Amino acid sequence: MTAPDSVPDSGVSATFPGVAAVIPAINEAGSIGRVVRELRERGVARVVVADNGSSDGTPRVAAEAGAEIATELRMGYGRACLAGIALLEASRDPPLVVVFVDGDGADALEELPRLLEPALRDEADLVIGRRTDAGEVGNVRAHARVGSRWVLRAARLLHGMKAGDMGPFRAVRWETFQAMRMDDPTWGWTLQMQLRAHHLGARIVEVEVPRRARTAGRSKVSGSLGISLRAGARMGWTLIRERVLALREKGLHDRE
Ligand SMILES: Nc1nc2c(ncn2[C@@H]2O[C@H](COP(=O)(O)OP(=O)(O)OP(=O)(O)O)[C@@H](O)[C@H]2O)c(=O)[nH]1
Ligand SMILES: [Mg+2]
Repeated sequence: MTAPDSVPDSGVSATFPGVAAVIPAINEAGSIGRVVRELRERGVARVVVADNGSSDGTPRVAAEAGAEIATELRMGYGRACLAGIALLEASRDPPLVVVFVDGDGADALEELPRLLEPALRDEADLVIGRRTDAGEVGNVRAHARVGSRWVLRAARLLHGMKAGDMGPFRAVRWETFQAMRMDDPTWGWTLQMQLRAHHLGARIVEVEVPRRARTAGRSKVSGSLGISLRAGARMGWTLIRERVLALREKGLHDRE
């Protein structure tokens, strides 16, 4: 990991001084520079790219664009996100709000202010970018969408959680993030965050964002049916594990 206080000076004055972005990325050299620059230009104070051992120069491109780099050599989306968070935790001045953004350029960053505002105004603890098909471009895979619909249906049945999407583009207040004690190492990450927020009684808001395809490079998940099935299995495990943990928590609470 780089020194926590080595924030690169991009010469941009921050419009969102209390906001930090965390971008999990592996081999996204074709898109990461633009994603980082756009976040910096839109006024995000700190941009952390959590690199999972890219071999294509992703961390170098990201650092040149103004990102701080967190390195996590064990593979996994959740592990990378946690490495990015650890870098923020190590600094003297943690952010008020963290926004998670994918490194492939698929997230609609023009919607960033709408995503951040409810959290910054303290009207929401977790703001999820719910992807709508209105803005769909390119090859967003049907199996990924069908799979996520099933997972959301199961989340409603098992947890009573109503959610329209599990999109990666989301903003969370720092104190809520800390209370969630996130630990999913891989693809259960986004679902775990929503379930934990739900069970904590956090204020969850959804904001519509256009669904887009990646702008460069190769898909790491939904482009492969095999990996998508593994991601789906991980989400199934997350649904069950979080149910058990929530029941255990309730049992402890009731005994007090
Ligand atoms: N750090 C880390 N990042 C990952 C890993 N797998 C994927 N990513 C990143 O997570 C984000 C989402 O992966 P994508 O390949 O875009 O997955 P997807 O959105 O389902 O698939 P696309 O249709 O290609 O967009 C990207 O920024 C990837 O670089 C991983 O194991 N570790
Ligand atoms: Mg993607």
